[in-house]
Amino acid sequence: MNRALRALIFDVDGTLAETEELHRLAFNETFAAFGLDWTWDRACYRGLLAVDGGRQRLATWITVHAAPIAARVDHEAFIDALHRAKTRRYGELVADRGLPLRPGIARLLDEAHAAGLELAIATTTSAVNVEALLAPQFGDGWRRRFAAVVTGSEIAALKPAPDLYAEALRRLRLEADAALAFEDSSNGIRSAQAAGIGVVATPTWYSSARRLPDALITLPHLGDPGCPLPPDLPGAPWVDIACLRAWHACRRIRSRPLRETPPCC
Ligand code: XBP
Ligand code: MG
Repeated sequence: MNRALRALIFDVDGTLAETEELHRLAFNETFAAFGLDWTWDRACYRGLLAVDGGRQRLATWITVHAAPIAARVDHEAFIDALHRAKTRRYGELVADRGLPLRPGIARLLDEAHAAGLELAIATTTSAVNVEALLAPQFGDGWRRRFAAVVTGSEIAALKPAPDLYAEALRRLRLEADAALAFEDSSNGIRSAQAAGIGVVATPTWYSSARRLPDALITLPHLGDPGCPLPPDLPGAPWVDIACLRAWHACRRIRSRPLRETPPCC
């Protein structure tokens, strides 16, 4: 018997917003600023997302494609410097261009709050990147919406390890079966499931290069009045708290085939 649903835990990159294109641009502009002739096109970056965490992704790529850099004695410090510069550039790009939340996210956060559910974040990316995304959406008080915000630098192992979700549960003082997770990627779904949490999956083009593990439910997005889910999908026209409570209670797996293109609303 499941506990009642008490909390929703959200991934950030790909789940709250489709951030990966700006992460990719920030990497490429940083490479150019450092005088490096490296370019990650969309297809390449989609494949590289198999490695969670921007710094780890960069280090993995350098090992394979930039042997002279990997051989430098100071290569760890060099990768740190590159990644710090990339984080700065990403923040500037988000501020300059704006990054909309995915359909249904703002609505569901409000509905969850009104229903007395706790909200949390479990993300690989840094606190500064979460701030860059959420402060323009919700104002400087965005942090008060969330009972816990756990970021990659605070735990031992990134997704797909369970650490980020386990730490979120610890801070919420909840057992895994009192929460639902929202994820877009294979590593993210595996991470939440490894912590024992049921997952609502909303993949994007960037996060669906690999077959995703079966989640509790997989949808193209959460739906909204301005961007409803197709009528044949569970939760249509948009996922609300009643849907989430029902899916959480029955824990049934209702997988959908992956979409090859991002939802267009
Ligand atoms: C997605 C990621 C992130 C971003 C880059 O993680 O791996 O690393 O691509 O951000 P999640 P950083 O599964 O938590 O959505 O460069 O700040 O790591
Ligand atoms: Mg993600």
